[in-house]
Amino acid sequence: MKNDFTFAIIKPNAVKNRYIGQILAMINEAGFRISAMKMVKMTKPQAEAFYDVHKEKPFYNGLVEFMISGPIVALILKNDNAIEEFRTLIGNTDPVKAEEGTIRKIFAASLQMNAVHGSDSPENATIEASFFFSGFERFYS
Ligand code: 3AN
Repeated sequence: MKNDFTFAIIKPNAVKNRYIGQILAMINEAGFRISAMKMVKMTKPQAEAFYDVHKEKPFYNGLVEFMISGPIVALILKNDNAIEEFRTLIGNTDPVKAEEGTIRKIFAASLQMNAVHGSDSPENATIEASFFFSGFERFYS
């Protein structure tokens, strides 16, 4: 499957701290095109459904509460090899382990409040993008 897009979220801590502009600038400078973008506040059932794959994990409830604590920015991002490129740009899940210059190293507050989400596979990118956007809301597709 050709992987030319990924799905991303700017998480509540980054929105609250007014980092949206700086994070979008880093995304554009890294060569991504914004194919879809919206700011929303997820409901609890939506966040639970979005993170369903993690429902058995000890951090699940805290993660859901955090993700509904404020608005988020949902994005579909286009680029060659988008998933891998974006995960390189954001860095390790844990900001302590994230490489210098990555989005998480710069903007994450903690492992939970790690500023951004990026899909980990083409299958999940498709599922996650469809969760937030209809076909009519996507450009450069
Ligand atoms: P990633 O977003 O890097 O793919 P996942 O999919 O393993 O990481 O985890 C999803 C989200 O769950 C992370 N972005 C982070 O906010 C949170 N998370 C993951 N592991 C932990 C943990 N050990 N403690 C608290 N939150 C965690």
